[in-house]
Amino acid sequence: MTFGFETLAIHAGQEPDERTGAVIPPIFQTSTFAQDAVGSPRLGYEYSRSANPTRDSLQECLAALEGGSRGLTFASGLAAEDTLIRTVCRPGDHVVIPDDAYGGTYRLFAKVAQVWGVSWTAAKLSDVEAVRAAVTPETKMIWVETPTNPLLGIADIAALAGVARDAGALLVVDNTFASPYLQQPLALGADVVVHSTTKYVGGHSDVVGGALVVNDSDLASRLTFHQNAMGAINGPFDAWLTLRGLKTLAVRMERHCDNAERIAEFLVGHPKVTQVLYPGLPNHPGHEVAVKQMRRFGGMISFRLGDTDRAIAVCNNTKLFTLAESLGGIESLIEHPGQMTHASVAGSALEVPGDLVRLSVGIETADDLLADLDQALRG
Ligand code: P1T
Repeated sequence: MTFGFETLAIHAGQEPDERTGAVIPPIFQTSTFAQDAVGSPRLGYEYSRSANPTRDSLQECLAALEGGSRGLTFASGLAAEDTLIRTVCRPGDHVVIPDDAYGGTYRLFAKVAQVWGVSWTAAKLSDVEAVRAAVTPETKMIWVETPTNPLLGIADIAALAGVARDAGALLVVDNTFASPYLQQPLALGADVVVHSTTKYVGGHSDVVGGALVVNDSDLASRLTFHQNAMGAINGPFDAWLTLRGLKTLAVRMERHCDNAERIAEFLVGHPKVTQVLYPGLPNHPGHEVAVKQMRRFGGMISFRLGDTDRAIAVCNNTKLFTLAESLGGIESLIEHPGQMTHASVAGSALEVPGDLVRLSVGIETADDLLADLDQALRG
C-alpha cells in the first residue's frame, strides 16, 4: 500500500512501541545499550553515536517524505553539509556552489573546505549554461539551493541534474526553504537532499538539526560510515522534537504559503517597496520553473527598499514580526541579511544588497501580520 504525504509524516518510521504500546516513539535518552553477549547487540543497537531508535524514527520518516531510501540526521544543517562534503570530496576536488546561498554554507566552502584543498566556483543557478561552464574535470558536486537564501532565486533541478550527470558529479539540493512538502528534489534527478531541519521540518524554532537524504545505496553506506566516524549526530531529544514538528509539516506549509501570498501582494502594492522577491509572483524570473517543480511557493519573502537605512529601520520597527535570524517556524521573523544571516558573504561574489529585508512568514492571523508590516513601513 502506498500512503500520501500527510500519512507518511505522521506514521513513517513510527510504529507504536512494541513493549508498552506508546503511540509516540519514546525518547531513547541513552548513550549505550546492554548487550546479551559479546558481539550480540539487541536489535543492532550498541552505542547512540552509531544508532539510536529515536534518531532512526526521524531518519526513516524524512527518507519517506523525500522519496529517498536513506535519511541521516545531524546536530545542525551545517554538520550535515560538512559530513557530505568530507564524504564526497578529497583534496584537489572542485565544487560548483550557488552565487546566492545561506552565508554559513558559503563560509563552510570558502573558509573550511578550501583550506583542505577543495576548490569552488560560484555560479548563477538560474542560468543552466553558466553552471555547465563552471564545471571542471575535478568537479564532484554541483550544490544547489532552490529557492535561494536570501534572494529567492529558482534553479531548474531537472535541468541541473542533466548537467551533473554529464559531468559525472553529484547534484546536491538544499531543500530547506521549500521543505519536502513543496518540492522533492530526488524525484527530479538530484542525488542528495540537504536540510537544515532547524527550519520548516522542525517548524517550531525550538531545535537545531540537519539532514541528508539519498537514494543510492553505496552513497548511503559511505554517508552512514562518516556519520558515525565524524560523530556530528543529533541527540535523542532533538530528534524527537524534530519528529514531532514533522507530523504537521503539510498543514503548516499550506498556511505559511497562504499568508506569504497575501503579504507578497501587499508589498507589491506598497509605494515604499522597490522590489518584492517571491517565486509565487508571476513576474518573478523563476516563476515558471517554480510552478513546474514546486507544489506552492513557500513562506519566505525578501523585499528591497532602495536604501540600507530604511531597510534597517523597518527591521527595527516591527512588533509582531520578531527581529531574529533563522526561519521556518510558526512565528513570523524579520531580519536584515546584509548585517545578520549573510554578514559572512560581505565582499564576496555572494554579497547581498544592503536594502534587502527578509521575512519568514509564520502562521499567525494574516491581517495581524499585514497591519504590523504596514505600521513598520510607515514609521
Ligand atoms: O543553521 P543550521 O541548522 O546549521 O543550517 C544551516 C543552513 C543550511 N541551509 C540553509 C538554506 C539555511 O538557511 C541554513 C541556516 N539558515 C539560517 C540560520 C538563516 O537564518 O538563514
